[in-house]
Amino acid sequence: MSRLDILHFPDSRLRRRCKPVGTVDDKVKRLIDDMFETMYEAPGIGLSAPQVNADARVVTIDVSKDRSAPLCLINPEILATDGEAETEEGCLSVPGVFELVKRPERVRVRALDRDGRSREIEAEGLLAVCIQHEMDHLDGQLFVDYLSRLKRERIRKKAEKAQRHA
Ligand code: GNR
Ligand code: NI
Repeated sequence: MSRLDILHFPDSRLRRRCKPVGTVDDKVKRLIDDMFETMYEAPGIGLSAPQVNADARVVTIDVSKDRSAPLCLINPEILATDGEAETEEGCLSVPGVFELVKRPERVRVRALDRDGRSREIEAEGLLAVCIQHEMDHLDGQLFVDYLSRLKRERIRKKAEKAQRHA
């Protein structure tokens, strides 16, 4: 397994719509394993393939405190949503920024697992937030897109400055 580099906002590669996975072959499984290692090391509660510059609809998640509940979603689809809740979100691709985002409170999702089997998951709370945040990444959407343009521009300028000095 290897740790992968994480792309940072406003990198245009975070804005692509990722391709569906055809078959969950060894190459996809290696990507998943590397994403888990990268996510746990970061540390983060979720990671999407585009954040590690991979063009594939793959996400890894673990919202458990003891990091004992790895969840991998391939080609995830939202089947239903319910309610509304506001949560403070952060993103490994936008380090140091935490802002409130309003999203559906519960989601029902269908996805392939690491064995290529179709599964349905019902989620609420932080898991529901994380699933939606990661699925947004697969369509090139970032949590800062839910903020005002003024806030997003401030974040972009700060990020560009930090990257110039890095
Ligand atoms: O580690 C992460 N924490 C987090 C907190 C609140 C809402 C969403 C997240 S996801 C984030 C990791 C990440 O950037 N995934 O794309
Ligand atoms: Ni993110």
